Amino acid sequence: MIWGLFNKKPQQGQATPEQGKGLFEGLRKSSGKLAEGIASVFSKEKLDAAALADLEESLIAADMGAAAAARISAPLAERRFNKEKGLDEAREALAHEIAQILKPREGALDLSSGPKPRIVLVIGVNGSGKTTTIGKLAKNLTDVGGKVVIGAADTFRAAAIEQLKVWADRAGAEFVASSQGADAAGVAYETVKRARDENADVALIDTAGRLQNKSELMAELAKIIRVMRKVDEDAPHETLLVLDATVGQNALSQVENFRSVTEITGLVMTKLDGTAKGGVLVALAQRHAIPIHFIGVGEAAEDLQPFSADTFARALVGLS
Ligand SMILES: Nc1nc2c(ncn2[C@@H]2O[C@H](COP(=O)(O)OP(=O)(O)O)[C@@H](O)[C@H]2O)c(=O)[nH]1
Ligand SMILES: [Mg+2]
Repeated sequence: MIWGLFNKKPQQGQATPEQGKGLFEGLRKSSGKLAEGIASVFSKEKLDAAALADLEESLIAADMGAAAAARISAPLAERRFNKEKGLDEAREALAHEIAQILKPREGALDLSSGPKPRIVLVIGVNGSGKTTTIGKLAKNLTDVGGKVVIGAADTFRAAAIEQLKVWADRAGAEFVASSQGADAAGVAYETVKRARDENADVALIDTAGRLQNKSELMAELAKIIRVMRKVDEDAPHETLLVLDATVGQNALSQVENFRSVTEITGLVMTKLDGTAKGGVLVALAQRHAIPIHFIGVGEAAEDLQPFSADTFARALVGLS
């Protein structure tokens, strides 16, 4: 279990998130939509060409993308399905094929090995869920005994700093911030320095996603990284890109954009509970060879779950 990072038991009443528990509920909108699409397809014993085409269409409508849809449906052409329990069988088969695509992207975020503090830079467009994800991560880490410093390097809005402070207090994490409009790189520098001075396990650094254009964003992130490296030449150890599932295929181009700006070590996909487009995670896995560390299925700390290919694939097709 990833939250076992610092080898302490979670305190009573703060159960570790059980993988797959909230996920089935969280993916209801997506699995419901997919179920509608596949019900008619699997009413036959064997999938003919027309049924296969329908299946691919349903998968594409669920935002999985054409490449993944073809990869998932092709092996099913060889299969025979029992008329009576065809749908359940089909769900199992679909989950299996989807999991094949997701498996290579599975990879726990390891913050417990390597030199301390582990420095985690969190990037993504405005509204994608960066601040919330940092808050959830901090809470889960402090619950298992991790010492966490949070840096509010999104200095655009006072409310954004305040929002992060609320999470830091809730988590019992140290909080480094400056005033609205202050230099973001300065805050990042202070955060890394504080984390090192205080022997913290992890530093989590929030950033702004609302920069005007790509060159501005590139310059800002480059400056943040350059300045952090004055304290720790290996910083950041992790750069997490946060993606909002409700934007669908747009999430794929966000990966491309940010990838051209800075190295990304892992992905977090949020708001999977708020969309029928949960299949976009499959498209993402098919397209980009970047580990998916976490998924968000709600606004509470326990709604940030380590990503598991099998569990996600099953929940997506409506299997618990
Ligand atoms: N339903 C749901 N809402 C989320 C999730 N993650 C973030 N949010 C909400 O999305 C909104 C934007 O999140 P925020 O962290 O402020 O985005 P930021 O601009 O990238 O920092 C907030 O209202 C969050 O509560 C999630 O997994 N599920
Ligand atoms: Mg924010």
